[in-house]
Amino acid sequence: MAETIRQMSLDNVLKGHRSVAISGHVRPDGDCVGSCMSIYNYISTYYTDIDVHVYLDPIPDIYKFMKNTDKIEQVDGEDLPVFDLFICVDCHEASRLGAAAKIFKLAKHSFCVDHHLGDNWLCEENYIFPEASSACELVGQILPKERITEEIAECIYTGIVTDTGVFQYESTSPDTLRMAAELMETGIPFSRIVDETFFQKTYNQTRIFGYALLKAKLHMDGRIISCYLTRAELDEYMVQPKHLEGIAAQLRETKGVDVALFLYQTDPEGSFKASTRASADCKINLAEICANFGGGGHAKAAGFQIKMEPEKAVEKIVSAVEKALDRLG
Ligand SMILES: [Mn+2]
Repeated sequence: MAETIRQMSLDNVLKGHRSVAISGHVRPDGDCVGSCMSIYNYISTYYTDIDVHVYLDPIPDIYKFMKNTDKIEQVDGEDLPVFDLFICVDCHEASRLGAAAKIFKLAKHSFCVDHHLGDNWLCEENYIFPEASSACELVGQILPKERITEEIAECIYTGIVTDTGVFQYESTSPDTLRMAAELMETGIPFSRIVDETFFQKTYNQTRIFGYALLKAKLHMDGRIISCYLTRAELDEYMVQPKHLEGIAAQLRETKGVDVALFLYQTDPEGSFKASTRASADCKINLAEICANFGGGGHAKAAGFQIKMEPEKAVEKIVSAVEKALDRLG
């Protein structure tokens, strides 16, 4: 098997820069927080002369064990700082950056580490490999092994675990496992990280999880499964959109299902976030389908935002997926 040759080092990218801003996508997940914080912790440990800042939407509590997450800032006001370098992780389009796009626009230089599909690359310098398991795995590749401390390793490991479904999805490669092994050697509490960031649920999360699965419907003779949750249902179970992690993945595990579709209402005006997941054997490109709805992602996991009655939205997306599955035969 051909070895992936990826040559770039964060140390080289940082040369000559005195101030650095780091950011990732809106609604940050474990890979986004992990890749931002591993870079932040690397720079603050080894480059004490660089003024480094990290900007993200408020992050889920489960990721707050990572060092320096209390330093995360939100983009606020009009008088924004101009940075020498903007580092964009786990996304490569301005629209996915949310408010941090303003900081990006002002910055003198830019660098991106990402693993999403899509051609609209934003930054000057890019380290983008869609086949990689996670942005965190790519961050691990550009840091010198001997300088990855336990605190940095925890961040990277969390991102890999999040995006591979604990080393389950097809994007998991021998390189992923080799990196995980090296991270383990730094002494990280790997078992606790998996449990507390991936599997553990609050009581309310457990209940909405069960409720969502009960609501699921099959389409196309069982090849597609769908489920949607409205704002009223989230309120009833006292959960927020950020507490719905794992539902789409569980729907996908249904025997005979090629594609799972999960929608949840994100604002009172009736906008829904749609997440799609494909089974391991299905050759569909969900990133392409979701791009037609204004979103994107990966071939087997992609999403978009849609403002429509949920029943109608499900119908529309199911029909698009059905056409694509038909074309595959
Ligand atoms: Mn990711």
